[in-house]
Amino acid sequence: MENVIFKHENGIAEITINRPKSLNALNTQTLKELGQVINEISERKDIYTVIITGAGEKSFVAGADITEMKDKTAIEGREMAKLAQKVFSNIENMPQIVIAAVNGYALGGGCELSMACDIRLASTKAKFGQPEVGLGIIPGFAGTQRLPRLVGKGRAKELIFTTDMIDANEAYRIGLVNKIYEPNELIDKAKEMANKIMSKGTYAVSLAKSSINNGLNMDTESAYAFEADLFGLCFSTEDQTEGMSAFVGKRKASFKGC
Ligand code: DAK
Repeated sequence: MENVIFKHENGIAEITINRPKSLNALNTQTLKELGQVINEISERKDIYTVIITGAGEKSFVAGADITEMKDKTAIEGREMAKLAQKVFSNIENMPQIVIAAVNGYALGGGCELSMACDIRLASTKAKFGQPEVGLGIIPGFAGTQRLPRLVGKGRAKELIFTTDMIDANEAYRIGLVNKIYEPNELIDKAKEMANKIMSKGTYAVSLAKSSINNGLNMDTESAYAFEADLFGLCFSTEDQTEGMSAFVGKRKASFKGC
């Protein structure tokens, strides 16, 4: 692959968007490669967590590639939107837990990519923003939907209407990021969190993700019923037997992820 680096070790996959000269802007090729890697990881049983970050010191992803986008026709724009929506929704719904390690600019499509991930960890150098209306477009990779769900309607509208860029502290204050670390600690801290998640019953973690994501798109009664079904499903797993036996036996559980 040209623009995406993918490696994995001990159950953790690391995906790096690698176009540092363009501040890792997402062009069609990069979106396709990212989609390909996500599809591959989704099928793997030996990968439990995924970290997505950007190459270089300056940027996570500085948005969609404006140079490529500027001359698109309506039909090409629609195709790009469909591709990106599919990739981002596959990230959001993959069975693994996805951590965005936001190491710099997360603008437009970059902020939207981070919001498709389950958890956002930011370096002190991270900057978030939705600059689209300044380019005469609106956020098109679900930013108008995911941002208000994360930070509330009022703050989302302010960020989108003004295009103001916010730093990591402000992003933390409004609930857009989970934690902030020094730049040289960011990836290690992301791995630390990934390892912590992997030490739990990973099948249960994956079901909890599905319950949260799907439940938020349902009416409350249907969401409760869906949660009850997934809760019941846990009782068909070895991890449930092991987790509860370990508690009763006053020992540390050893999960298998099934
Ligand atoms: N696209 C292409 N190139 C970019 C880029 C981008 N988004 N961002 C930066 N670059 C390039 C710059 O052009 C420059 O290239 P050279 O001139 O060196 O060749 C290089 O990266 C370094 O950037 P700067 O020289 O500008 O660096 P500075 O430190 O001065 O400024 C900056 C950093 C991040 C503040 C600035 O680069 C900037 O404002 N970048 C643009 C941010 C932005 O507006 N992003 C796009 C948001 S719009 C769609 C749905 C959604 C979307 C698109 C389509 N469909 C439904 C079809 C999403 C749209 C967006 O993301």
